[in-house]
Amino acid sequence: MMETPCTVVPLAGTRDDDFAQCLLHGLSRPQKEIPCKYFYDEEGSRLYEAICELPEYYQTRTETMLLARHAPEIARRIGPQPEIVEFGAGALKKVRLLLDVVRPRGYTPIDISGDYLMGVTQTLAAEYPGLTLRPLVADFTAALAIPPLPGAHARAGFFPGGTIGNFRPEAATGLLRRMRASLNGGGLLIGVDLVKDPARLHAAYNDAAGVTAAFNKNLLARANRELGADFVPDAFAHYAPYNPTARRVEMYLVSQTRQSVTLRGRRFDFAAGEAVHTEDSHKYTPDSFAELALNAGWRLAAQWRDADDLFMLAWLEAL
Ligand code: AVJ
Repeated sequence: MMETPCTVVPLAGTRDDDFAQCLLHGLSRPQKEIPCKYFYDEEGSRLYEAICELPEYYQTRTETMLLARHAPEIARRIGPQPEIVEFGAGALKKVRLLLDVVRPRGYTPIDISGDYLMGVTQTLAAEYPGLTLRPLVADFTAALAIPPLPGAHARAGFFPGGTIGNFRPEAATGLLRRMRASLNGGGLLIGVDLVKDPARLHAAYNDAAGVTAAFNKNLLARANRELGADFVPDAFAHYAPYNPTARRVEMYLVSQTRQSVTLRGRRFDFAAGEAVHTEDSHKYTPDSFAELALNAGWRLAAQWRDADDLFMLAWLEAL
């Protein structure tokens, strides 16, 4: 049953958090915040795709190039007849670069959005008729007990996109530890954005066309659409500085004036210049990432970087 392509299987005990509850909670804190996982509704996902095409945003292009260039060596590391498990699979674009070369026995994309996952899996199934697909609806940050896939040898995790950067180091360690447990001894291929010239980082999160600003403000527009809030998104400014001591880009929405917003019958006041924290994007050096991985029970067994050291694909093996 679980091998039937396009049967989207919800993993027990996982449920998407409630946007309303998180927003009410986050806006009640002394330092107002909105968790970055809420960026990705339909409009936000579309805006993120547009970010990936921006001249200033090097991450997606670089990672795609690294995957294509090193797929044969990655395939050797992974071994024959594996099951690939992708955490937060999204549009299933990058995995295509692996499928032809790795030739896995099965592919298990995990995503929180069941309808979306169903659609993209169906498309993939048509392109790869021999591949066993096992889409799982789950929050990839949870401890996941993924049942074994009959016929597959090793399991390999795939966590591209630099998404690990959205987690504080302690949370990132916990996440990598849980992934290690759900991969049953298999390795993890992970994309990591690297520490670099602050000006380059700044440009990547403050693009000239204003797409990242629109992506940030979409959180407020989404609250209006889904929850009937009355934010005026343009009454907030996109602000995304690189913090070089914490080695992360910090993203904020800064209230341009003194204003108040009503959400589910509750009023929230914003002082002029008050900031809502919306995202952190942590950057690593190969060494600082190896240390993070080590704390989570992983050995950095191989790494591939571009000539400018913008981005790293890392292959982790369980200790
Ligand atoms: C999807 C988390 C990798 O941190 O670069 C892009 C999200 N935020 N521009 C990143 C993002 C602003 C992105 N990740």
